[in-house]
Amino acid sequence: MKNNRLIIVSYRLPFAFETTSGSTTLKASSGGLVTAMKSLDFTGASEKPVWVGCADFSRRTWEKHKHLVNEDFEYVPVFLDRKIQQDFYNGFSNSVIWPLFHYFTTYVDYQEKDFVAYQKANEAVSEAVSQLMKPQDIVWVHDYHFMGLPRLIREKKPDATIGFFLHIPFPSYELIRILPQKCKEYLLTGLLGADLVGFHTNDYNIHFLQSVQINLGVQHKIWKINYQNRLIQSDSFPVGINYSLYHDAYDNADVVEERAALKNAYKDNKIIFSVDRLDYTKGVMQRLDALEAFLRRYPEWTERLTFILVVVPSRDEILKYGERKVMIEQAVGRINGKYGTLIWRPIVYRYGSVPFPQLLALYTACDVALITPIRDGMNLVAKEFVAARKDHQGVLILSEMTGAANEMSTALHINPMDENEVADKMKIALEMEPEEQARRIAIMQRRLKEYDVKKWAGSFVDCLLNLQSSQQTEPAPLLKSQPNFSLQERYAQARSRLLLLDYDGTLVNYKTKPELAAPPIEVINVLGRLASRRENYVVIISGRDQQTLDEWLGFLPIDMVAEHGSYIKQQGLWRRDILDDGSWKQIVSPVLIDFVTRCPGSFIEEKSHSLAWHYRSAESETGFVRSRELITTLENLLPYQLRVIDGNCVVEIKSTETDKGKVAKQLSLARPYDFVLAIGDDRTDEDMFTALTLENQYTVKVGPGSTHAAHRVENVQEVLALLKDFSAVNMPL
Ligand code: GDG
Repeated sequence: MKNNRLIIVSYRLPFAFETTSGSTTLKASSGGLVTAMKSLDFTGASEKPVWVGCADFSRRTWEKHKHLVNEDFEYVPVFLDRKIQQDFYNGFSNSVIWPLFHYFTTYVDYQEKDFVAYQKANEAVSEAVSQLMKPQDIVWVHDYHFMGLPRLIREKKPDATIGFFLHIPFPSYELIRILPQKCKEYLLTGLLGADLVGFHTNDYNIHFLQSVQINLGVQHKIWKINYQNRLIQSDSFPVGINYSLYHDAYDNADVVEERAALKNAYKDNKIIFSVDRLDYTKGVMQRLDALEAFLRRYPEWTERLTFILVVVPSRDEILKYGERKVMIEQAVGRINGKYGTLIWRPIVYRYGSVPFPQLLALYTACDVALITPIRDGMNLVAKEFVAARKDHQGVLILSEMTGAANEMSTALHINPMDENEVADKMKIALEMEPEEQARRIAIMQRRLKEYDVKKWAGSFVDCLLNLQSSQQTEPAPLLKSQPNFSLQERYAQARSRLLLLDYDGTLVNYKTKPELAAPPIEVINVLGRLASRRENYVVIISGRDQQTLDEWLGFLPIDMVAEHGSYIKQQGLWRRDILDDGSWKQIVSPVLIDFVTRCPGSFIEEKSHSLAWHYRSAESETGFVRSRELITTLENLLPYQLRVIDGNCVVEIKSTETDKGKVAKQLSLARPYDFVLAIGDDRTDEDMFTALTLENQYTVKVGPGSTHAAHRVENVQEVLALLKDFSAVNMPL
């Protein structure tokens, strides 16, 4: 990142001003994002990274106290009008996107004015960002508050390099459908302004791609979207934590002291612990129901356990949050009243945040961490708890509805809605042998240590920089505007030629109904003349089916390829062609490797025409769950046609696919042609263009749009004019 300055955009800046008895101090935040951004390697960079965010202080306070902020970053606060800030944050961000994206549809409170404020806030921030941008900068936008931002920045700075990361789930397209049309278009096209869109999990990524396809009609290919002449990649980057910070804190003097105090206070009891922001998504009520079920089902645990429940205030101006606080407090009171004794309360409840040493003491003193969100993008508490257990003790009970559940393979997974299941898992956790606890913690720690926050931020930025270098910004030049290059001349000089011609959009214009696009006589004539030359081999290479091609062109002395390469007609006979050059393995292997790390005990077997992911030696429940997930993921690697065989503890993948590129390559290698030409207009023709890159291989894209072709013509008429020029060439020179 030496020559690139990083501009981070997040809702909050990573600090707050606190004024007590007239004196103002600065409180630095220590959240995951701050740690991640600080862990990036800026050595050698000529300029400081910049952090842009909404100010929760006045301009006056900023001017007076900005000298207090640390100097690692240059900070740019954006001052929004109070009302806009309120409607943008509490309104559209937290009363529409947040509940909807966490599947709480009935909590969605859509108000037109809030959406207007959301757009205004995004506009104001895009203005601030684009004003400070320089050519080599890369912009990394964070989270659901700024989903419109990538497009707004792109409109002002078309060549910008922009990444976006969503920290919350991206829900199924069915949920996105609930939004008013203008909102979903705003959010989805907003994200498509980025070069790279990142999510915590594969599922969220797939949901995003499906939403783009269904709502905007924009297709994707292997997680790449071709939109408005740009290539946008979307992928999963599960956020990690600062592993050593949490792991090493075990021996920190304050933590040791706090832990001793806790152990002493609850010495006869096992401790179950949880901490979350006050949010309906975190499943605190379900957790309390499960505790009650546990106390009811297992009365022998009376006076033998303490559940320490820490709830951190959050978004208290929103009604749903205030209501939740009342509900939690009533439930705590009721359970303590019902199951407590004169000398014991089952729940110790704290409403307020705890300082870091105390949090770490709780992580390391407890016997069980009970984490039960109904939905959670990732959940860092689960990861921090595991990392903190330097003693390799403690059991993690984790909701399968968290992104973290994907990686925390040896946690006890639960469905938070099933109070009896949670109660039973609590019993298993409380009675688990120390050796088994250690085994489970060690497996999860390996993953957390390897894929920590530094790796997360680094791999996102690396991916973004790679995309920047491969992003094609220069459109291929028009043939007619290349005075020093004549395709007709190259054609005339050649003695053996292969002409690969797409049909629709290349030889004939698109019609409202596909069956109306029969070839006009002009096309038949020119193809006939070209094919009559001994030195020409003419192949129509189309997505159409065999019957149509036969009916329309079968009488000409040409060969044909149907269904994008699946069928080929040579010497008058159609045959099915599956060309497996194994290139699909490069796409599938990283997916399988990811599943191997997430499912300890599983492994990959490579065979000549298939890849197999075996999970027989993995924990049976985890292996099975992961195998379902893998199958869904593979099905979404469209349009790669993969045959996925769901075997006995093995998922095997074979390619059934071929594409125009593979056929074009095979045909071009069949004879030593000295002139190969491929002409086409759409995405499937890009496979031909990337396959034909030798000096005597010429590729021509018809119409506008980004392409891998070397040349371009404007329309079908220009293609026909070119082919007529060819057919007018009499003899090879
Ligand atoms: C969003 C997504 C995703 C909490 N209480 C105290 C305290 N914390 C710290 C924890 C942890 C963080 O706050 C909470 O992170 P989570 O991931 O659990 O949840 P969200 O705030 O909802 O975060 C989430 C995350 O973004 C990152 O992408 O994982 O899914 O919703 O770091 O340690 N820290 C201290 N005292 C507390 O009382 N010191």
